[in-house]
Amino acid sequence: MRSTSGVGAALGLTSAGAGLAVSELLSGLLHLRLSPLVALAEWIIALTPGSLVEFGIRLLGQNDKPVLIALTLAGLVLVSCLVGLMALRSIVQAQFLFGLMGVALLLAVSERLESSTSSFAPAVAGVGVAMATLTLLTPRARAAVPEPDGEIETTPQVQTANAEPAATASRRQFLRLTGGVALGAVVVGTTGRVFARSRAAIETARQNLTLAVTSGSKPAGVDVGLAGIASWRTSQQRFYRIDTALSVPQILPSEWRLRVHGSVDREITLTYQDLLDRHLTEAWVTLCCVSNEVGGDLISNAWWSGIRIADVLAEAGVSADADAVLSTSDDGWTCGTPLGPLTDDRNALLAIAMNGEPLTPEHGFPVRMVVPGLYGYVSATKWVVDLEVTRFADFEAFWTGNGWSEEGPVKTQSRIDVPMGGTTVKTGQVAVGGIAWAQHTGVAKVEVRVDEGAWQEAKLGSDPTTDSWRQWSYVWAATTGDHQIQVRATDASGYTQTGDEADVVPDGATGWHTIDVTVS
Ligand SMILES: Nc1nc2c(c(=O)[nH]1)N[C@H]1C(S)=C(S)[C@@H](COP(=O)(O)O)O[C@H]1N2
Ligand SMILES: [Mo]
Repeated sequence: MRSTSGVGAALGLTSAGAGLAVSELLSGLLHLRLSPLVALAEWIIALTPGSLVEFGIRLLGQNDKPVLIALTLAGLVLVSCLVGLMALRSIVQAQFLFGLMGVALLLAVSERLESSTSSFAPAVAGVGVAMATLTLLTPRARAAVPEPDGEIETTPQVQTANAEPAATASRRQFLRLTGGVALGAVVVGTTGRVFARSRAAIETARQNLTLAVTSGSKPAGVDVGLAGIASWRTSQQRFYRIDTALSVPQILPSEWRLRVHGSVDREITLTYQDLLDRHLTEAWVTLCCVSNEVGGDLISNAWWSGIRIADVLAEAGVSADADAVLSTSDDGWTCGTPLGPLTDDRNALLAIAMNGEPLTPEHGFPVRMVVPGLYGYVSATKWVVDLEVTRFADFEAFWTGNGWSEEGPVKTQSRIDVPMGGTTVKTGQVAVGGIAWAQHTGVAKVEVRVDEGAWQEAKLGSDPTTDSWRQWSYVWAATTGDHQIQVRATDASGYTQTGDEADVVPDGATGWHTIDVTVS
């Protein structure tokens, strides 16, 4: 019996260990802020009532996080032993338990990390490797376990004097195998930690920055007070993320340089400190991706702090024949921005902070561009290191060489957030609401219509700036049955959103966001 549980535990622990090692390695290689294990630990903290967390911190002081990670690991060890024991009887049940662990890890990652496919890769690969190892090792583990009911001990075996019982030999073989896998896991996992350390160095440098920025208080009246609508401010974690960087660039502020050159009177190179020494400008700006479908969520709003690109360009002295700035990221990504929006009176920024904190690595730390009114692919270069003043005729940027339009002004759009399409609502007064945007032009009016009836004007949140989205709400007297709701915005230039549907390629989607709901 004792050896059976031993074999089971070894089986489960080795399989989980192999998975954990691979997930740590991938997290390190991808420079993720957290490995799935640490994300799980952080998620557990987030789910724990605040008073209990405070109590824990008081009790453990600065060690609260290592202790929590150790506890999470202990939990993992327990579950893994259980999985191993289960596998001796039923591999399907055991794999199911590993699958459940995988779901918990994925949930933790989605709660704690900024969303992108690479954030999920370590958890997916880890669980995959754990399951594969379990599948591979289980037959050998079963062979290593003595037959139940002491059959081996009581049944006389026909064997030569110095031959071992079959189970003992298999056990030795199994132990060698699990030992080998475990050793491999330690090597792989340790390698992952080494890579993760460079990420930790960036994080330390980031935390040690004290920037003279504010976190931007929410302007009066921007909320229409309807639950379920995109909140005025998007947190760093919820902020949509789009980039081609497989691994987030790791740049220490002390090593960052921005070269400004091309058709300029004098080339300049700026350090991070140079930015801190300059006049900071802060503003609410809504970023939007050109790939945002009608009704999509590739749009977010934050309070940005940075220095005005117009001032930097003025310092360099832009030649009269230039019409564009080609910006390059540390990861090699490029983008072409028309000179106009970079030099007029809008707050086109070299941003260093988002919502009062240094940029997160995922959103461009240490410095990125933010240009109100333009889609991200033509303006929002993250990890920016180079600005070349040039002409559109003389270059192709990353996306514009791929069938996307050279200029990318954000199209006036609106979205219904509540009720959610496809849901059932109660007959009577139904609150309908969402957001509308027309960056740097301003939203003047939002209208709603039901079942293609007359357009009805919605109530709007205040507009402290034209560069941010605006919330809207509308009270609908809903009658029983299936209904269609549509929204359209009119911007301050007098343009009303077209109902003609266009794809996101080449310069942004058009059409009215339309949802179906059932009223009963
Ligand atoms: N270096 C780099 N910067 C980039 C991109 C990229 O792929 N690489 N994508 C751009 C696109 S298409 C958009 S929509 C915005 C998104 O910024 P966010 O991830 O902070 O939301 O970043 C822009 N900046
Ligand atoms: Mo984008």
